Amino acid sequence: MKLYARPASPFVRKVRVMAREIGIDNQIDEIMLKSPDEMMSEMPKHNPLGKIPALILDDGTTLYDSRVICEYLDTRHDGPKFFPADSAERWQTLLLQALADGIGEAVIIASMNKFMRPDEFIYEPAVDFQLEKVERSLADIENGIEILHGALTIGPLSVACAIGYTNFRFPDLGWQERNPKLSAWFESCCERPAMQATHFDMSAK
Ligand SMILES: N[C@@H](CCC(=O)N[C@@H](CS)C(=O)NCC(=O)O)C(=O)O
Repeated sequence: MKLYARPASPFVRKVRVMAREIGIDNQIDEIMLKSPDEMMSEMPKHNPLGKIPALILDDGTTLYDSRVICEYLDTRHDGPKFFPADSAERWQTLLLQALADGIGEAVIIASMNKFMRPDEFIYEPAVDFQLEKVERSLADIENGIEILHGALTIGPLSVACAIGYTNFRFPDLGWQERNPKLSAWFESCCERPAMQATHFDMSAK
């Protein structure tokens, strides 16, 4: 299989971490696109939305969207499932994935508005509008912190990747002081070998 990727993407990281957690990363050839320009020229060939991640299966089928790819990967191993079968636990972890992916999306929009425009086109209220979503979502997870404990499933994995990306784009938000239980959980999650192996070096941004 081939995975089209860029190292900073929280959605790509979900796939890369999960592949390592379930022990099938050696079946995936990661194609790291070197620049936004390369992404813009390459990705529409695989995904009409032009987005990473996209996974090309050995029979040539293309899957895109981290949610679809991760659920596919979960069918490729016999260990504990990241997408539990129909149960309260399934809906809980899918909902947490949706919340975490929403954090990633809000951070992407905020950083595009703040860092990728000429100064005269930066509209701070639009940035704040997105960062408020991030703050509310992190506080919501802090308030229900138990959901992160137990086996790593797709929800907690998505939270870890979304927070890693938040820290990369907005290192001075200070969410850790306001959400100490979540901060402690994130620190311990980052010790997992799969998180370490996919940590994006800030100096390379
Ligand atoms: N819902 C998608 C989101 C993917 C996404 O937003 N990817 C970003 C990178 S982090 C992207 O490719 N952006 C390029 C673009 O929007 O043209 C997923 O989970 O895979």
